[in-house]
Amino acid sequence: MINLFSDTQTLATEEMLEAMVRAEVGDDVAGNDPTVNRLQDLAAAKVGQEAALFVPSGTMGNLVALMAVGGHGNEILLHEESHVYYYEGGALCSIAGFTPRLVAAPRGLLTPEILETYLRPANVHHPRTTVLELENTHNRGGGSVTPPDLHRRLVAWAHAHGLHVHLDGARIFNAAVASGVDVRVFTENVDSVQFCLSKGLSAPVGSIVAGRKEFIDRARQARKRIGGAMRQAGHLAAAGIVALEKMVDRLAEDHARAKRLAELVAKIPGLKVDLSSVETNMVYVDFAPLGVACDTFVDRLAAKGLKVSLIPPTRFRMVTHRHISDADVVSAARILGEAARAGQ
Ligand code: TLP
Repeated sequence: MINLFSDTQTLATEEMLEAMVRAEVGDDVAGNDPTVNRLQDLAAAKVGQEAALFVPSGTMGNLVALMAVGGHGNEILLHEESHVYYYEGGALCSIAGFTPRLVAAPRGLLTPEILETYLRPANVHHPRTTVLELENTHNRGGGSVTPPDLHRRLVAWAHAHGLHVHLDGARIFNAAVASGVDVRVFTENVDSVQFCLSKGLSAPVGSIVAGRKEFIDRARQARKRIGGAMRQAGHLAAAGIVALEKMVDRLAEDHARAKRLAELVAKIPGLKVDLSSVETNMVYVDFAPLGVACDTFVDRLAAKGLKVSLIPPTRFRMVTHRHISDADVVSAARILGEAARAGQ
């Protein structure tokens, strides 16, 4: 099976597994697990923030950051298809207490000019807008990169309006590698950032939240409150250290393969892909011209050995990662061609 479902499907490397077995551990709830502390220090330094917190998932990372800001009665500005809004079970409202103000922007790319039209004057009728949430790369935006200049302008705009900037940087290393810049360009000027050690970086579990020390103390308490504080978590953190030290540069290979895959798919009649939108490791394909029911098409691909994720009603997403080779890209395109030619 060629598994292009997501980069969440990556398995730990041998080096990670060895590091996990050998890890020196303690009790992270008490803050004395040396390997967790080493990962947190390394992560904070990498992203140019004062402190960092290890959490089990990206979803929890975003949630504890938003809980630490405090949402009850307040409004958060975020893209209408942001992961935090779209895929996190409504936790930003039901747990963090925010009122979401959904912003429309092509390919997930917010701009200060667009945001300006959503900002409301202080008035007793309105919730107070306190947070701007950014996502880079933007998942439903096609893995799009908010470029460094636009990122800087967005943060400056938000700060000028007194907003906390939270960056969902689940794939921020993909954004940095694709832009040819150090990740700190995107992370050191925000108030909080979440990034994933799993996904493209291949760790089996875990994300990092980073920010000011006092903010991370609040996030740590939020993590405890929702049951995310772990005990001998150093075994997991050990894989995260390898992820950060060894797995970042190779993301460029995933990007090159996604581009190649998109080029091959673009030649298949009935499948539409916007080549200019393939900037990182994701390829979104529209199969509406085939007129095939969405489940039917994805099942047909699976029967031929290709796993993709369905984006209803007429799109699917393919994500390249460490287990996808050049040969897999060619085979995936061949399977897609056969499935498209099979008609309705
Ligand atoms: N994304 C997953 C699914 O949840 C859709 C995927 O396959 O792409 N932020 C962003 C931008 C994400 O893409 C994801 C996961 C998360 C946060 C949440 O991370 P986890 O899965 O670790 O909770």
